[in-house]
Amino acid sequence: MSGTTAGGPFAARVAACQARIEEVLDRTLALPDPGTERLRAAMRYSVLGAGKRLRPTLVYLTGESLGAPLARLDAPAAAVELIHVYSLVHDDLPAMDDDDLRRGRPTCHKAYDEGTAVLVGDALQALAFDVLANAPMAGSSPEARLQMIRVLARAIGTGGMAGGQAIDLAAVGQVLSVAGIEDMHRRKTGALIECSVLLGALAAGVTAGPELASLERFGAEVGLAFQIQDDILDVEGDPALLGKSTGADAAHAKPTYPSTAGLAAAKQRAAQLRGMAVAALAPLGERAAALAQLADFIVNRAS
Ligand code: GRG
Repeated sequence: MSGTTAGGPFAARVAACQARIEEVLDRTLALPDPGTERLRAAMRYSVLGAGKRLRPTLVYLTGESLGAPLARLDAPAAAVELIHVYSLVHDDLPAMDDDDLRRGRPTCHKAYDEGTAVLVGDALQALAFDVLANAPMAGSSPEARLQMIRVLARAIGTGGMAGGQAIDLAAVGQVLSVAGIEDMHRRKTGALIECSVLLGALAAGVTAGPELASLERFGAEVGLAFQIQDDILDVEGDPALLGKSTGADAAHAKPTYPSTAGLAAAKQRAAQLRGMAVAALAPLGERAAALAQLADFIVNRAS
């Protein structure tokens, strides 16, 4: 996430989260299972060495702000990134967005094959729940762990990511209202981002109460803002910075926030959501300063 942070303590903290999750994912993907070499190589290819790691960073920054040691946050941070990559690999398939480039390199089905890419997504999803259920999380109660599994399952099912993707597929060539776009975005992309914040809080032992509600609100608002900014970047972003081609939404006749409400309104809404997200953090005071900075990154990012 170096694009918008010119240095300083926040940039260093984010860089530390990125380096940490890379190691955790590398270890997590060292799966000894003879006979599945091609699948395991494709999983490593898809997950390692690229990506902003926004969702794990949200887990780490949220958990740390509530006093959780980093080691306790590794499992939920890995779980959300594994789910995220599964969604990217499946989304890139010919049956969905049919993309050739992801994170600056050939998509999984181009580098391997379509069948392997389907299995990569399936196996990454299973691995995410395996990690949440079984990886070390010293200091976290069994109840909190179960709550994390529930929250992740809810975020990626029909009410969340998969449902949002279904709405996205059905919306091709259609006109949606702004409320319809926001509902699709909140499910497709926002739900996993909100979930990342919640997992950080749950790992820190904040399993109910006003602080959890504040963080849930923060996660929901930055999650929608993230997808609106993604729509904006698809119109006016730099493919070299994004690591993928732009104009895909228009080429696929997908309704987006800018195509529905206009580019200026999209930018205004993203800025408004950032403000609402930061306001939601007020009860946490200074502890949430890094999360507020992350909200700034989300609406100002160029990649
Ligand atoms: C296949 C069930 C299923 C769901 C797919 C989230 C999603 C639904 C697809 C991803 C496709 C996509 C491009 C969505 C737009 C927002 C988004 C998730 C962008 C990519 O996330 P970044 O920018 O990517 O965090 P990096 O590479 O930095 O991790």
